[in-house]
Amino acid sequence: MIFSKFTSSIGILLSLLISKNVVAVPDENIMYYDIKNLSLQPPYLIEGLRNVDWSFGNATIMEINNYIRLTPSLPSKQGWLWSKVPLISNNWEIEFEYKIHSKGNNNGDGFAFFYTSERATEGDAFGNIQNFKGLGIFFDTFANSKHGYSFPRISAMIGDGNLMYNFENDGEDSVIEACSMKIRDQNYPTKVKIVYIKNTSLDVSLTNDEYQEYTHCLTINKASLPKSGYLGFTASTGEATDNHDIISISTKGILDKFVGKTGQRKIYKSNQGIISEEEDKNRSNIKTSLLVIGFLLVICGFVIYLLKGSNYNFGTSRKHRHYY
Ligand SMILES: [Ca+2]
Repeated sequence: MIFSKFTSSIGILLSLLISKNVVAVPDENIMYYDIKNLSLQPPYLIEGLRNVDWSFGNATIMEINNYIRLTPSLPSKQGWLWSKVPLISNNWEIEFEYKIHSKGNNNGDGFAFFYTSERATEGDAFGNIQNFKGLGIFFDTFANSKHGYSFPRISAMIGDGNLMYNFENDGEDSVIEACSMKIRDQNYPTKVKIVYIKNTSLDVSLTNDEYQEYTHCLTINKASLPKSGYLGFTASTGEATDNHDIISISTKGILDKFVGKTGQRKIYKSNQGIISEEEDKNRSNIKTSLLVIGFLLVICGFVIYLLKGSNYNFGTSRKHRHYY
């Protein structure tokens, strides 16, 4: 009876200790911080009709309170919007809103997002150079050649400065991951979320029109980008045309507080959010240690219980001997 009470108390104590430790390592280890000079909201032009953080050129215009139109819906246009300073965070999340639309039926070519070592150099990768160094994500609305998948197509490429984006086959030689999705002529602006965890993963997801829920598009595992990159948005039209509008950009750094404490830099996603690999090991070690301690306590308790029983009998026999 005493033994069963003892073991049940130990069990309760153990479960409390274990659950406490699970709660003690929540997602609070991850902290987001806004990077204002790499974000952009209307009004886009301030301080004497200029923007101190972003520059734009070629066919691009800013409608001060509404949109940045990378290209108008006119033939053979290119335009660009680039950050003036690079993003230098190890891990980051960029959300931007865009709208692609026009009244015509022959629509293209699309626009691209870049995180690259160089900036504002014009070329044939949706208005940027084809051999860029860093990340390019293409929102391609016009199939330049035949494929086994449908368009519009969202595709990602990581360039090393030599690899070329070939627009004639829609980047088929250089694209790593892609998905097909309806990305133009939506009722509401579309949001895109790009999350980069250094040397670990790059995820791209988009909202599905008015529901505003994110749908996963692509993931590049073990993605490795240059240490810093300028943020760029470029677009182009040919015979096919569209208005390519950027509406807002929000850039956040992702700071893993645990990184600083341990020097462990590798972090990844789990069902409970983004945690460090070291943290995950610690969680299992703590649980194992507690189970071992608990087991030893149960054994000790059992031994003490046996010894107590034995002492009682021994005392009785001594008493018996005394009187005997
Ligand atoms: Ca294309």
